[in-house]
Amino acid sequence: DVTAVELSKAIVNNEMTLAFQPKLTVQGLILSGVEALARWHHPTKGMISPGVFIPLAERHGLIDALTRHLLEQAFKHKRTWQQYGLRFNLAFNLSPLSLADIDIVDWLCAMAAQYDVPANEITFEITENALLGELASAIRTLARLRLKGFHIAIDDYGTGFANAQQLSRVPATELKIDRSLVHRAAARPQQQTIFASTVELAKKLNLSTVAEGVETREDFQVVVDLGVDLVQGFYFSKPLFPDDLLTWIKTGL
Ligand code: G
Ligand code: G
Ligand code: MN
Ligand code: NA
Repeated sequence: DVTAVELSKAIVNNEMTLAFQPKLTVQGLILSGVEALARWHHPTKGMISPGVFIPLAERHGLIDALTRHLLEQAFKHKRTWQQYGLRFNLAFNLSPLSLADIDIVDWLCAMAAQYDVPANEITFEITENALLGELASAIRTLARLRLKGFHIAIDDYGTGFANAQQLSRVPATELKIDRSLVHRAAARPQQQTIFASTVELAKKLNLSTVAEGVETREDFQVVVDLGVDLVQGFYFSKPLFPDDLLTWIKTGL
């Protein structure tokens, strides 16, 4: 197990890095963007999952510091890719607590300017359930981000309890359909109606759609049939460290 003290040391000691998973267009399988995923290489305990250390950071008041540390790394990578002539979107997962960090919008604008990254090439992913608790204040922060040009994605959609009314109030640009819906639709044709109505709802709300967790040909076929815009998953690529991402881009699928 890891402690909050180890986590705060990890930030200072640069033990935190980012991996990036490609997001591709369904039509033509063109690289549309990458999702940044935090990785912690503990000096003695090995790799610690963000599923462990993000909640730890949230519980111990470390999430704002950790988020800013990781975001700055993400902006640096984005600038490097731009210098190589590579333009694609960068998505970053935001904890619901970050939406209550009152300086976050100004800080993000300052970072985008410092690293010469256009706001409209950045997407913030927020899980569906994060939008249920403090809906009004979370929506205010998201609306401010959107006004600055950043994109907003609703993540893991289908695992939470947001209804269409709540969804329509979120100033989002993208809906990420959870892998459980993708897998269920691929396994049982009857389950495709849930997936299809989710895609239809997204279209009515003017949201682009992403199918997450596409692992097999069968998963991908369902996604193609149902008219999803973007795909992400192990079938195309796992999350990659920056050097491997560049190799993946150069070699193609
Ligand atoms: O990469 P992996 O599947 O292990 O991620 C597990 C979970 O941790 C996912 O829900 C993912 O969204 C979340 N996560 C990964 N990186 C970050 C991050 O930088 N910030 C936040 N808030 N969550 C992250
Ligand atoms: O909650 P969020 O969607 O941000 O989490 C992303 C996580 O999903 C990452 O940790 C990533 O490793 C994982 N992931 C990415 N592609 C696949 C996939 O095809 N199958 C499964 N099971 N997990 C995936
Ligand atoms: Mn995500
Ligand atoms: Na997700």
